[in-house]
Amino acid sequence: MIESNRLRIAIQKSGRLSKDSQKLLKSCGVKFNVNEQRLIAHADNMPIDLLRVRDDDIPGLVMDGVVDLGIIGENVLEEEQLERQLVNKPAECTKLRELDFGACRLSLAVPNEFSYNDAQSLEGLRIATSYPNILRRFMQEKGINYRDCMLKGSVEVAPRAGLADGICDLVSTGATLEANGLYETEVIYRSMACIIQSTQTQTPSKQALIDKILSRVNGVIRARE
Ligand code: PRT
Ligand code: ZN
Repeated sequence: MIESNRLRIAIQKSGRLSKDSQKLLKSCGVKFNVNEQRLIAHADNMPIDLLRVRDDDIPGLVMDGVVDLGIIGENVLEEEQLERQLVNKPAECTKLRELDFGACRLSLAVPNEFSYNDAQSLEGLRIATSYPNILRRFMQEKGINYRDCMLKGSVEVAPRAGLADGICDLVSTGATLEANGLYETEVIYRSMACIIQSTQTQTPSKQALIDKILSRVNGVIRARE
């Protein structure tokens, strides 16, 4: 991507974080209109471009210095960092702050009929997840061997479909687990949305704009508490 004097901020295009991310930036005084068909939205009143992408792409865009800032779930950030460390890709970025939306937890869950004592109950079993690296770290810390079942979606139906014995998936209310005859046994990671910055050199004017945005984010969140 060509270098730009405008600050680039990556946000989720459509999904659970997109409305709150846009609302936060608007509350910080960034004026923009989103055209659903367009990848980029230019701010009218500040040198800022918003990149609207899949949430999974946001940490990498920040770590590679393609964009300056990103708004992303800590769960996705953590998973991407662990993945990149494995394959020796740049995995650094600065977490500027946690935000006040996107709360969820990454949890282990098993079918209602499964008798679970502790994580050791999963020894040798197959676990479906979209978060293989966070799961591996947890299981290694506990010294438990398990088998992978990598699914990008429909994780909660894997046990019923006979693909896995248990799952490791995001939970907020727990309604999805319940609807699929599963119960939560262990929280392995707690997550909120957060704002991250690239570690690659910023121009002083971009850094000044980042500082201004961050101070406004702090004010907006304080006022909402
Ligand atoms: O298309 P794109 O790749 O951008 O989006 P996505 O489908 O990968 O992500 P999306 O929009 O579903 O979620 C974006 C982020 O929102 C996640 O990475 C989390 O940081 C955060 N978040 C907060 C959640 C949830 N709560 C959540 N409940 N993400 C997903 N869920 C799902 C969960 O996977 C499960 O299927 O909701 C279901 C469980 O919800 P409950 O309320 O029934 O427990
Ligand atoms: Zn995604």
